[in-house]
Amino acid sequence: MGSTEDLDYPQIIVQYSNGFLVSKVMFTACELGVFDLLLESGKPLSSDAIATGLGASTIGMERLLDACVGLKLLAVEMTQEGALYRNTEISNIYLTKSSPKSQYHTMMYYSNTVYLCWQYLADAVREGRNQYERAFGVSSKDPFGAMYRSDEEMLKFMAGQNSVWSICGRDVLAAFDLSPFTQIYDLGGGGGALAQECVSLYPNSTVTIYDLPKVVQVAKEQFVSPEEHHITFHEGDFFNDSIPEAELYILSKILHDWDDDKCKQLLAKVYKACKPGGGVLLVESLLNEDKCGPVETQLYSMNMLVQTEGKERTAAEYSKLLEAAGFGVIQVKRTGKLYDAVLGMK
Ligand code: ASE
Repeated sequence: MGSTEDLDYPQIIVQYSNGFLVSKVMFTACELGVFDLLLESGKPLSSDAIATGLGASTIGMERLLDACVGLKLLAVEMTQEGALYRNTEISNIYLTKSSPKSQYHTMMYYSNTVYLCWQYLADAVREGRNQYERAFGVSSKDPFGAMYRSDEEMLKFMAGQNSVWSICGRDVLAAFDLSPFTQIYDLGGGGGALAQECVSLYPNSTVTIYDLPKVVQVAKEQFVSPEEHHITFHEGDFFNDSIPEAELYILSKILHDWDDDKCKQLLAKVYKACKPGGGVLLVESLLNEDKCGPVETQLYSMNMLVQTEGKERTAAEYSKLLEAAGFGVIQVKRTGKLYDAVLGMK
């Protein structure tokens, strides 16, 4: 497309302004169970059958299904009985609840929590802080107190955070050979999906999920099977309680929740606890050094403004934080996917 065409008809502006409509169509089809019904049915269904099956109006459902076809989340074929809808391959794998690679819980967390916080993005930019007070009427002083304001919210967050590791977990754990480390702590390990990827990739390792008592309780009850003998738990608050000795500490999407002071405080504590020859693995979405991209990471950094006390950082910024805590020999691996890996050694 030439530059005059761009100025005559601003395709990019139209596309961006409609971006939230796109998100909401996908979230809503997930929430109503469109992809699950089509998977279970095993054959293409009419909009009437889908509306009836999901207890929705035909008028609304037909419109949602057609929009999903436009977005390539569904396919449609015209038959004598009318239009019949089916999932695309991508929808079957990523948007159904039961698929091993399901991103359903991410969709629900984005649609019902992240989306509401983004209503106050302008306030967040003006004030430079998260928007829990405006969005949910809870104090924004303690972001995880706010994010875990109810057991239900905590569960939705844990399920959402867990699902990304089915698509990025292997890459971040295979970025470095972690087989020399057998005793691993996943600090803020939540629902344990990354820990599970870790013990499956490194069968000689034991991973301890260190998280707040109520998170550990839910992880044990709902996310990690008691048969998983290579995963153990430790209840604590890594800012206020002690961190046990280990060979490797994984900090996955932890530092991006906090400002530089808090990050340095936490890393110094990890350094003290770490065995000599051990290390720390940061799993984060890395900004380019000039901060000009990737755009997903730039958007996530806006989300950190709205929801936490942190931001997304460059590899050099993470390296500086690690060095300030005492870690040396710092290696960076970009995976080309959402999350990257940084390893620092003691
Ligand atoms: C956090 C990660 C997330 C804290 C709050 C969060 C995510 C959403 N809300 O550590 C996952 C990343 N996605 C986005 C949009 O930032």
